[in-house]
Amino acid sequence: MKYFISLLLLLFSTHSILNAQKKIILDTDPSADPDDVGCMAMLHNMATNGECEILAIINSTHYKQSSLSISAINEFYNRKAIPVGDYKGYKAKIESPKENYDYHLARVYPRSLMSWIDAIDGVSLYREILASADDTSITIVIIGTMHNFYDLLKSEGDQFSSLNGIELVRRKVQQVVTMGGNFIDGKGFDRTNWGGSETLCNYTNWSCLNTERNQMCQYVIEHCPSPFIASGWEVGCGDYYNANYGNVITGQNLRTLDSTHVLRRSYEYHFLTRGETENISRHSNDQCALHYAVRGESNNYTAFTNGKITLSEDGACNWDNSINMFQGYIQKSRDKDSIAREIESLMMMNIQEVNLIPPSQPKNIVLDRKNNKLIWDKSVDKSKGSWVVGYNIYIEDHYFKMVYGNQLLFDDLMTKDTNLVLKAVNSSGIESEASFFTLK
Ligand SMILES: [Ca+2]
Repeated sequence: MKYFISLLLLLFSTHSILNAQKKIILDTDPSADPDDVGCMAMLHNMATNGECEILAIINSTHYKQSSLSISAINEFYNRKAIPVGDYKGYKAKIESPKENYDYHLARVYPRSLMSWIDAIDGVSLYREILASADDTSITIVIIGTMHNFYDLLKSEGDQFSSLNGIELVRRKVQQVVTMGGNFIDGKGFDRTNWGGSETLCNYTNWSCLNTERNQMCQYVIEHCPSPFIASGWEVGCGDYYNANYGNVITGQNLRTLDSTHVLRRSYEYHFLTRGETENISRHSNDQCALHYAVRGESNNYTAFTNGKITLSEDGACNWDNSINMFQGYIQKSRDKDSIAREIESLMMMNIQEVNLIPPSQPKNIVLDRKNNKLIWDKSVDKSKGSWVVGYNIYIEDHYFKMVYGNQLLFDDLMTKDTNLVLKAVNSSGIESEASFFTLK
């Protein structure tokens, strides 16, 4: 009997671990390299599997079409209600060049984000989602530059939360996984998102130092209060001095997908002006970072954690395990082709249909006069592959706006006796039954 009860307990605990869905905010730079689309395809398919929820996807490039391409991809995967953020700190946004797939996706595919101007400010979106999240519940995956996350860490308390960026991340974020750096044997020179390296200019013409990115990343590494894991360039791509690390090549079967499939087309657009016609496969830098973020080491990676990362002014990465700043890096723990097969199968899965089952309606709406806002109990969506992304707010029967947490800050529009309607929204954009509240 005792054995039977232990077995039952074990089964239950295993079950709850299997059901522990990661709540992902993806920070990406869809533009020149389609591994970001490979990563988003994989993210949507892992969400369909019930392995994760996608709380937001945020762009870090200065291209007008990048955020639009994210919206097109979400729409293609029948999840048009996922909020799309954009980095608003650039002096100006520019047109994406025709060599970039985001230029084409924005032109060709339907999307609910009509203009890049309407994309939500990335830092504000981070703050709104984190403010309403359960403690240590969020996994942030950064597969672009650090622009949004750097500004988040530097942000002050605001209407969403009185906590500054560092305290908000400390409380709400379980882990940050970032594609960047280079850590063969714990050290190497960055070639990508962390600013590249002057030293590597001797070898290639595309990894020269970007001082701004280098400095942002140094700040992030020094100040990120949550566990911070790097999936370095050598994990998904390769390394010029160590052939064993080699490229994790995915995309070889993309041409078996429908000719209008957004994933296949992104890779084809990428090669349109680059001379390739037959082979449209690529390295999998961004996919490896996400793969680890959602599935952990599994049998694919070894994580070297509980140390301290430093990034020099020349892009040299170093990991020191004598000081525990909860920072580390991953390396492949099995052959690259096996990892590639697993990633590619996750990229290629069938698309989930729109989930027409509405989430539960918002309950227990109360007025928080002290903080000048309405708060309510979070709605739930029990359908596999679907979740609550936010709440549509209506004022006197007119659509007002969507909020991405269970709080609504007061606005000039709301005077005494204003009638409000709240509806929870699932990732496909399906609304719950209405809940009503009248401001007294
Ligand atoms: Ca990327």
